[in-house]
Amino acid sequence: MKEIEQLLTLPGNGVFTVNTGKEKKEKLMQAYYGTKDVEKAKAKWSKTFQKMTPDRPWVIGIPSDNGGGIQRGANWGPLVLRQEILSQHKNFLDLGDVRVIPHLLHDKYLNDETLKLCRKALYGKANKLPVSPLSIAERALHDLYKAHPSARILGFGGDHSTSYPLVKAWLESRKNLKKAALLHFDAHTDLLDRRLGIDICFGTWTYQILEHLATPDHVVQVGIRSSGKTKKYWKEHTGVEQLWAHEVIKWGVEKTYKKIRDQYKKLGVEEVYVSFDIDALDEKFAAATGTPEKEGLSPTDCAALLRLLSDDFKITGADLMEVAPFVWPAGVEPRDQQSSLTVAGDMARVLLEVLAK
Ligand SMILES: [Mn+2]
Repeated sequence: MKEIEQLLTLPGNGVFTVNTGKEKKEKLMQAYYGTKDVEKAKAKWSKTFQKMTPDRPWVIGIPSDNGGGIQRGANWGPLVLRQEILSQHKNFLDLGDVRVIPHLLHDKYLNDETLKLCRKALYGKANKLPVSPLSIAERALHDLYKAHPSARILGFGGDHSTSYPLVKAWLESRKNLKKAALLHFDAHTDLLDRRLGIDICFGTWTYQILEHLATPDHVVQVGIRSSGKTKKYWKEHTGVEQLWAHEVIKWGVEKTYKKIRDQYKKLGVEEVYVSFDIDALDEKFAAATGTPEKEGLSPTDCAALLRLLSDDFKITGADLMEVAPFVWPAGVEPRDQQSSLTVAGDMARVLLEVLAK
């Protein structure tokens, strides 16, 4: 069995269930493989790895919310995002989900005994494979880019810590780092160096990715509005460029885009990775997430920004994070909950569209 087939499982199956919750997965399995039987579906899924050509975008799910911590539930994001896009967009190759032990985050936080026991649980034997979701994702993505350097991969999270392995592996596979930039949509900066002592989580991942970029101002953040510190503080302390939500709303799409383009052109950037935290959108469009925020961006403006970006730069990696389908913040009506999932599906389709260009 190939390593990649041990690290991943079929689409939507990365959330571990035995009995409770398994009905959530059956509809997607039926749609993908025409069966609700996991073993039969797995046999069909494993054939995916015989037809891997980078002629269209690939999708990978990382259904872990263990790097979150205010309101979890983004572990169901990859499954529901696929359900939202499947009827209208089939032009992607789905590699499946990273296998997730929901109590783990990254292997560096584990002792030898736990590593041994978790390897036995996941792989059924002693080996050297990673066991925590971020570590498995990093290994899988590293292997994928090594074999297919021109792959364009869309990651579905998961809390935003799951962008860390996606972006890190993307950066490590680029030949010239100066030409590679990160465009990060978010209500929050995710620029803490540590959160309660933990260095890789939803509040820190962008800070921790900075050392892997050519320079910190290869990161442009769009939609920031919930921060204990000012824009000036973040610029001085991290070097990251930020366009806050109130500025984007005041400027409109074209002026905002010009600022992004000018920054990247100045640096000689040619290709961009887009990391999209759904809470960049205003809470009325994105209720189904752990930390919804008011006074945010509109899906139409974000889609327009992404399409303009794809005219001038190659978008070769992307992710959609923090969609928590079964999370209902106070005051959210069932109707608004479903419409926020429809909006998330729309954003996923826009990301696939610009990746395919
Ligand atoms: Mn985030």
